[in-house]
Amino acid sequence: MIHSRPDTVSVIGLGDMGTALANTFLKAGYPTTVWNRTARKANALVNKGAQRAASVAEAISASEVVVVCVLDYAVMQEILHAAEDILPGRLLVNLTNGTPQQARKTAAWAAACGAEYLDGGIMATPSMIGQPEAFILYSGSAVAFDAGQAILNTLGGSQYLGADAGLASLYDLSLLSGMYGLFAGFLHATALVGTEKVEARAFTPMLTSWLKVMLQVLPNLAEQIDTGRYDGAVESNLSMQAAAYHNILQASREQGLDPGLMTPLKTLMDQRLAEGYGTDDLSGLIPLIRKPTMYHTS
Ligand code: FVH
Repeated sequence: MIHSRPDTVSVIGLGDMGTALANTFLKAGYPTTVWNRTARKANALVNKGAQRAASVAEAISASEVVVVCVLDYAVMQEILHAAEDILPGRLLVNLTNGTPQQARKTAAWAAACGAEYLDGGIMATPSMIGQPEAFILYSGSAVAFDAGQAILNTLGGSQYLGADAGLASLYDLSLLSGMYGLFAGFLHATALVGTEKVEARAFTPMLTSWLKVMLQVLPNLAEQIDTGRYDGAVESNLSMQAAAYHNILQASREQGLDPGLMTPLKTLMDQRLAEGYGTDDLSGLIPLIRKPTMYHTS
C-alpha cells in the first residue's frame, strides 16, 4: 500500500538522464537513494547528500518511489527481476525508453509482484530536467500517478495519458518520430548547402525561420488525415511536390552527396502517384504508411 504522498525516492541508473533526475530530486529536498552499475557515477550525488545503495535490492528497499532510468528494457528487466521480492508496496516508475508492448508486459509483471507501476516517457534532455520546458508523459496505474505526482512534478510538467501502460511510450515514440524526421532533414539540408562551403551555423537561422513557417501547415494536414479527405484544401499537390522532391535527390547526387536519408519519402510519393492521387496533398501518403509492405526491417 503506497502512502498518499510518498516522499522518499530511489533512482536506479545514473547515466546522463538518471543523474539529472537524481540531482533534481535532491535539489527539491527529497531523501534520495541512488544505485548504478558503475558505482563511481554516484560519487558526485553522494557528495551532495544522496544515499549510496550497495545493491539494487537496497535501493528499492530504501524508498517508496523507485525511478528506473537505464539504457533499455532488457537492462531494466535484468536489474529488477533479481529484486522482485522487495517490490510489493513500492511505486515503480520506469522512465527507460521502450515500446508500448514492452511497457504493457512490464506493467503486468509489476502487478504480479504487487507493485504499483507507472511507465514514463521523458520529453527533455538531461539539462532540461526540472526546467519549465521539460515534460514527462506517464501511463499506467492512476493510483500510482495520484500518489507520485507531487514528487514527479519536480522533474517537469507531468502528463498522465491513461491506465494503458503502453500509452506513454506510444506518445513518446510518436513525438520522437517527428523529432528524428526534423533532424534527418536538418542533416541533409546542411550537407547539401555545405557542398558550396556554406557553414551549418550560418545556414541554420534561415532553416529555422523556414521550418517555423512550415509548422503552420501541420493543422491542415492533420485535418486531412483525421477526415480521410486527402484532397481537402490542397495548396501544394502531390504531383508538384514529387517533382520538386525529385530535384532534391538529383541535386544531392550532382553535388556528390548520398541522398539516402531522403529517398524513402520519394518512394512513397511515387507509389501514391502511380495509384492516381497526384491532386491530393502529402497527407495522402498516410494509407501507405498504415499498410506497410515495403519496409519490414528491424
Ligand atoms: N539523454 C537523453 O537525451 C534522453 C532523453 C529522453 C530519455 N532518454 C532515455 O533515458 C534512458 C537513459 O538515458 P541516458 O541518457 O541516461 O543514457 P546513458 O547515459 O547512456 O546511461 C545508460 C544507463 O544504463 C546503464 N546500463 C547500461 N547497460 C547496463 C547493464 N547491462 N546493466 C546495468 N546497467 C546498465 C548505464 O550504467 P553504467 O554504464 O553507467 O554502468 C547507465 O546508468 C534511455 O532509455 C534513454 O533512451 C534519454
